[in-house]
Amino acid sequence: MPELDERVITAAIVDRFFEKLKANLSLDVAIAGCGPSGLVAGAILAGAGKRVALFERKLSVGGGMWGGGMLFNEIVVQESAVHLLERFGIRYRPYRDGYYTADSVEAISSLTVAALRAGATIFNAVTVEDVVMRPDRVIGLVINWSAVDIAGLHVDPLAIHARFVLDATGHDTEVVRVVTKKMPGKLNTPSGDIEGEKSMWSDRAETLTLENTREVFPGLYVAGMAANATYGGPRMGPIFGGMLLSGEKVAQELLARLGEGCLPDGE
Ligand code: 48F
Repeated sequence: MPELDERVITAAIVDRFFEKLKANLSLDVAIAGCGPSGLVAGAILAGAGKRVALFERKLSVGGGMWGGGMLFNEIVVQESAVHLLERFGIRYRPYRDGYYTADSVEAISSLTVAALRAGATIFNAVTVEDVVMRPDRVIGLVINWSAVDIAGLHVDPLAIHARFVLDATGHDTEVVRVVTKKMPGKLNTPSGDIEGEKSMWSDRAETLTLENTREVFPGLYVAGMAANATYGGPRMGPIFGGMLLSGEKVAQELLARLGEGCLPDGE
């Protein structure tokens, strides 16, 4: 091989990145946030052959899972979600009746690899700052480099289209928040607005996370902690079964919806 040429290295990165970006301008599902719920949803949807991309504000994916509880890097998962640990090859150990533990670093790494290998694309260091709207629904995401956001630069964003958008941005429920501020119409929550997350109640929160995983505005679904924040559920702390199950549920619902006709054009 001839001497390494810096220009070829640069061209390779630029060409490959733009291939990736252009291949993701028209999606079946655009996912904001790469925490556990978003990654599970992305892995299942992509595994079913859907065009999926995830947009993550931070340089590293994984959201709140890396740190386990209070930086002790273990997570707890209840019986009902153990099938998802198995599905994604995450090793786990029984602790007491119905409680299981897993290494948080292995858990999030495995979910990330699963989503990517299933065919989802992850854009990290990209912030979702707005949605693309039409009179009756959300039809895409408006994105910008997180570095632009952090530096406070006045730079216009770019946009992608999607048949459905999933807000998996966690406690801050950022996509729903922008919709309440900038789109006509109301959420299908009791108040029509974001109800706001409540204090910790692990058992109730885990059940409600699943119930609250649904379409909150035409074209826009919520999953994970964003679902509880939107519908007013409590937080659950470092038990992660609800997050995994929420990702599974939203993927199943979206697969059913994507099978219906009359959706916005994905091209
Ligand atoms: O917070 P996060 O892990 O969301 P999740 O999937 O899981 C919640 C748990 O980690 C934990 C919990 C349950 O045990 O209470 O908190 O609901 O991941 C959300 C991801 O979204 C990113 C954020 O950096 C994080 O990685 N994010 C937030 N806002 C934006 C965003 C945004 N505007 N654009 C892109 N990414």
